[in-house]
Amino acid sequence: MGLSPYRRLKSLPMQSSSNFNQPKRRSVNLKNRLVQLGLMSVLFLLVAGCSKDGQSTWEAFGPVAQKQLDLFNVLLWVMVAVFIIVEGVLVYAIVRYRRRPGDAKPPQIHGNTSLEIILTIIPTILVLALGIWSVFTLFAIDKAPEDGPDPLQVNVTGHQWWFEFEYPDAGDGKKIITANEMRIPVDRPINISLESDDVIHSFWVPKLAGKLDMVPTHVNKMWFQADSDKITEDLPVTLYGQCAELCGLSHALMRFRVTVMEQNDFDSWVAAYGAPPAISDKAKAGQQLFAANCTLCHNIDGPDDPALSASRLTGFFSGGDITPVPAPNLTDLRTRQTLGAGITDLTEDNLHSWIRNPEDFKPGNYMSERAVLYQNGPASLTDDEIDSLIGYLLDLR
Ligand code: HEC
Ligand SMILES: [Cu+2]
Repeated sequence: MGLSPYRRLKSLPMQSSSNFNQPKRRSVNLKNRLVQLGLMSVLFLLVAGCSKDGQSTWEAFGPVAQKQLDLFNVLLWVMVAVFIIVEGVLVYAIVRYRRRPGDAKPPQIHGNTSLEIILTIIPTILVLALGIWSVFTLFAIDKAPEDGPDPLQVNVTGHQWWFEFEYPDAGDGKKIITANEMRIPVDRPINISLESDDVIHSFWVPKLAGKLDMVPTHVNKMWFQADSDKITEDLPVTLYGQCAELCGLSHALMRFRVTVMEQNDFDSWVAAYGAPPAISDKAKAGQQLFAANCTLCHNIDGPDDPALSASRLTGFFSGGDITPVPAPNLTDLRTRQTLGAGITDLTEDNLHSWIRNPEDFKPGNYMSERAVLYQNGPASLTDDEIDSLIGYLLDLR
């Protein structure tokens, strides 16, 4: 902030030269300092804006986040104490023993063995203790306890720029694939396998657990659980997550949500997923439009066909002409709160604008980038056609 390193270097010889004490130079320095201080305060306020309601790491809704928070608190407050003591002694020494006019040159000593031993032992003990605590925490949160309830498996795949959630067995052997909004039953461990289809992403729901990278061709595992006795509001409760690894143009628009619900509400969602369609006449026109323009990438009738998913993936990497890409499964779009990886509420108006031109929401997204429909900017569809598409997507099930 303020001076670039280069200007800092350049200004050094000036400071040590004879014009160091010139009043003008000093006032410029003071102004720079004030500007720096101002910017720091603004930054502080911005950071403080990450309130408890949003993605706070200061509030834990489950055992994993709680253990991490405990460790963080210990590290933080021990370090704050060390800082205050060391800086306190330093400031005291500077003020108390500063050179006063007429002072003689102080006696020159070299080293103080007992002081040096003490100042080596104290930090060593501290670092060891905190290190051991950290390692124990790592082991304590490594795996879900085996004597607890049956864990639910969720495979999460990161895509530029959205999240895919696959439940290999959401209940009664039923497989579910959905996007950007994850539903989990309360008080049950969730085993999570993380992978990426393209670049490195990072999976982070601060109130449930720390972040973990999503790496192509390598599965990373973690688990978390939402505890009913830690959640004060009524269920269902929505928690916020986001991609925490710079993953390209729309990285900042890659969010997701985790909705914590009672097991029986979760079961109803599972049962309703992919139920036979009841399509109105208006939606029938939408269904045809959808088949013609959208099914290259999107699935609407239950989990994706694995062969199709594989072909989409190779399409993504082959580049060149218009190719299919992995896209959010829209089977349960109607039951979601948001659109476009958590960037806007799912309303008819927003859905209309999204289908009209996703580029307005998400620069560089692979829907407008790859679909024939958007090769000349906004979709070549009439408002009526878009409305029937919406009718199909939202009333489908
Ligand atoms: C070339 C592949 C492709 C085609 C064709 C395509 N989409 Fe998409 N669509 C995507 C991708 C990729 C995303 C995710 C964009 C993002 O969030 O970065 C997406 C996102 C969406 C979303 C938001 C989903 C969510 O979970 O928030 C909707 C709704 C949608 N598309 C509808 C349509 C409709 C309707 C059509 C046909 C008119 C269509 N798409 C055609 C690739 C495609
Ligand atoms: Cu990402």
